Amino acid sequence: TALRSLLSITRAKLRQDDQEFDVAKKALITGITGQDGAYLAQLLLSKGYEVHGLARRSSTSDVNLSRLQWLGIEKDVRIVDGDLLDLSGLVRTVTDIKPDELYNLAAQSFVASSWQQPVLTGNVTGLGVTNVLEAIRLAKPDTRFYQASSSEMYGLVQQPVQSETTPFYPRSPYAVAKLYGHWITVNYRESFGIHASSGILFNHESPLRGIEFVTRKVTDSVARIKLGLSKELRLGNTSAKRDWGHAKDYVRAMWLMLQQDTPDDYVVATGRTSTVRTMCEIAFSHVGLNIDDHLVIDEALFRPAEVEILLGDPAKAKAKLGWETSISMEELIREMVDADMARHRKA
Ligand code: NAP
Ligand code: G4F
Repeated sequence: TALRSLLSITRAKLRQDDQEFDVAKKALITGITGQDGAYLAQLLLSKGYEVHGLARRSSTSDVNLSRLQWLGIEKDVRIVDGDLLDLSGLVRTVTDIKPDELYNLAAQSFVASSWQQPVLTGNVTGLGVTNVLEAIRLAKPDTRFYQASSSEMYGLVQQPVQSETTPFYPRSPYAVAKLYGHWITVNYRESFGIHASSGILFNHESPLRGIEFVTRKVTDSVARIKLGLSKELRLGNTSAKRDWGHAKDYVRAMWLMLQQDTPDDYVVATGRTSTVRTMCEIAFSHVGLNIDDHLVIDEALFRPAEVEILLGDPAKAKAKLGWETSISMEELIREMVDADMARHRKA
């Protein structure tokens, strides 16, 4: 009898091990239709995750999956209708999917628009984070949570190089909303023991960047000018400085944060800053054009309050996550120009 019960315990344990081995981890990504959502979905699929994405329904098309299509993964992710403003839908989604990891990337993410839509930005980019955290707390509190915090929170910078301990000074309704999202994440970690981490990511770009952001606006315009489809590039403040990296590198940092035993906050940056003008010069010279023949400064594109310089210190991410950037700003901008040239040639 003793031998039989030992055998049955061993078989049960083997079955359990098998199940644990076979069952893929489940991730839920809000903002999966955006730049980072697409690259993160690609990364998680490559690691064997079952990837679910929350996306807003629109009347013009089911869901805009163009970035996922560009990466060739639109059929591999499972899309669920949802909105960060809808708590009951979020609770239902987390209850149904039971994600191991939830990456909150959804936001009204364009700084310039946040002066035009400050209340919407506050609701989505700020309070929306609480909705997601509440859904986790109510439906599956052991879900690991990633919040997409932003270097914009440093705004009027209080230290020349910004780290996790640098005080914040937000300069736009977007940055104010992100600061709320950042602190509510810390608060749910400390109040309810949720494994919630915040990545304070500096600017990161790619060929999948929205056309309204300055790098993509520049690379798209340079491609159009080179192909004779346009003559000028109109920009606002070209002396602003940013710490630009590649989105592919930055989504790897997000994943690494959720693999740690202890949740925490991390700066993710390259540690190098350049002016908008320098970034433009790289783009123009890549196709053999002279910036001064095409650049027009337009006062209407200046912001009511500017973030003049951002420069991040990624030392903690390097020491604790083993994370490092692998693509230089020059390589990034050239890749974006090439992708826009190819797009316009095809069109
Ligand atoms: P993005 O391309 O603008 O993507 C934003 C995503 O949020 C889109 O999928 C958008 O869906 C979704 N979204 C907007 N409002 C929503 C709502 N009410 N409910 C549900 N989804 C909503 O932004 P990104 O560059 O990938 O950035 C990802 C996140 O990181 C954002 O939170 C951004 O603020 C933050 N961040 C970005 C950077 C950067 O340099 N890229 C740096 C620091 C932090 P639609 O497709 O339907 O519009
Ligand atoms: O590309 P941007 O619009 O990015 P911004 O404002 O730095 O915000 C991005 O990075 C943040 C992280 O630091 C994210 F949290 C946020 O979601 C977003 O992804 O502008 C960069 C700089 C600004 O100083 C702006 O004034 O470029 C300057 N700029 C000059 N002319 C312009 C233009 N920006 C845009 N978008 N368009 C212009 O014509």
